[in-house]
Amino acid sequence: MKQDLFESPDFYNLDDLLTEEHKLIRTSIRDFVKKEISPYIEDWCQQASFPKEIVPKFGEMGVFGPTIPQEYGGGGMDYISYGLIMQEIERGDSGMRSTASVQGSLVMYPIYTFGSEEQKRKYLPKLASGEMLGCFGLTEPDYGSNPAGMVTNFKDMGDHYLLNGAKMWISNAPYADIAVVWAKNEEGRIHGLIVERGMEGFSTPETKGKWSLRASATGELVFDNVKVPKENLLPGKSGLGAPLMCLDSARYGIAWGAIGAAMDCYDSARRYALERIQFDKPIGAFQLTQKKLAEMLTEITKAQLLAWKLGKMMDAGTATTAQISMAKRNNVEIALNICREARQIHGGMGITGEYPMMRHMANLESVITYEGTHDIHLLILGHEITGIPAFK
Ligand code: TGC
Ligand code: FAD
Repeated sequence: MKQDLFESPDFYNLDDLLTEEHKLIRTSIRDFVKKEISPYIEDWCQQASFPKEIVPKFGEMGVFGPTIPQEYGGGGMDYISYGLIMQEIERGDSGMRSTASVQGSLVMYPIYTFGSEEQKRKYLPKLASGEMLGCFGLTEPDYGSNPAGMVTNFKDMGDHYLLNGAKMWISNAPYADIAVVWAKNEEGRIHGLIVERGMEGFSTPETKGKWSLRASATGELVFDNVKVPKENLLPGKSGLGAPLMCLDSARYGIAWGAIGAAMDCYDSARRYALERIQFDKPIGAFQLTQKKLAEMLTEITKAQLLAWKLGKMMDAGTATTAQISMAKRNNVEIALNICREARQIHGGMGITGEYPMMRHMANLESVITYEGTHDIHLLILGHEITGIPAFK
């Protein structure tokens, strides 16, 4: 019996496609998650508490902005490394991966890609080390899947901008030191602005009562005549394409992250199937249980292949939005299905916090919705196939 079919199934020997450095990165993040996240995650989730002490620890481990160049505090790594980091964090919990992917892909990435040299020097090293936490404000109460309709706006007041509006469902918001906010100017053109905690008229009320991503803090961003210095506008790109480029990077990370959650559930199910005796046999001896396990392993293997090839295309700079959508959509869906099947294998025990399935399953209900819903990704693929956008 192959031992690597347990914790981290590698049925197609995909490790052959990784470098020694990739494997080292994966091992170090896996060890970190086992020590700093897994023993506490159930309590954090039960208490709906965001462990803010994890932020500098993540910084120390280099999980923030792994692909950002080292001169700005990033890791200077490739996209496969980034993916492996997301996979290992999400094996621990999707909410913890959210914290990392927002900081890296949705805050550091736009500052690095569209920011001025001063903005890069001012913010990136502190974000990389975890001295600062950031959030990304695109979604609004009336504009989720359709961010182009956003109403948050800013006016040029001569020596500063005046920002008004509100964002909702923003990961990290209640604890964030800065927010990258997407808003329209007087001509209706979308721009990114860096808003700092402490600016008058800026507040970040927490969203309570979530049944999903309970260890991740979610909140609103409210702008009531906030004076934003002109040097806080991201000068490099305007239009909806700018936030959509950030989403390409974050959705890629999710495609890997979801595999981590799936592996954790599969691992638990396989162990339980071999230990739990019913009708004088391990339940893993029954064909129906074997079917579930075989299908889980098949879907994990297919998802690994999609993620790895997408990573190579990200490194080559050739990955398209539709290719990223396919991987995000597929991998989150299979992870959710695997959580449900693994929960069934655990019978009644599967609904308790002693096992990770219910937590992963509830988390993945957010993951299948944020960064573009499951159906929006299907429509992005439909657009690619037919050339006809069916969004509107
Ligand atoms: P559309 O007309 O297609 O495009 C508008 C402009 O953007 C350009 N563009 C891109 N540019 C760069 N990269 C991309 N990936 C791009 N995709 C499109 C496009 O060429 C066009 O440019 P221009 O110059 O012609 O203006 O836009 P649309 O309004 O029809 O919308 C398309 C749609 C529905 C696919 C898009 O709006 C979408 O993806 N909606 C989903 C929204 C979404 O994903 N929100 C996520 C919020 S952030 C989040 O959830 C974080 S969770 C974090 C966590 O905790 O992990
Ligand atoms: P809606 O857009 O109202 O969609 C509702 C339903 O209608 C969905 O099933 C959708 O697929 C469907 N639908 C919509 N339009 C179409 C169409 N044209 N055709 C067919 N079906 C359609 N946003 C941020 O900006 N930053 C964050 O950090 C962030 N973090 C989040 C954290 C959590 C926990 C959650 C739950 C969300 C977060 N989001 C964040 C917001 C997230 O991106 C949105 O929830 C998501 O884009 C969907 O928007 P919506 O919730 O308004 O749903």
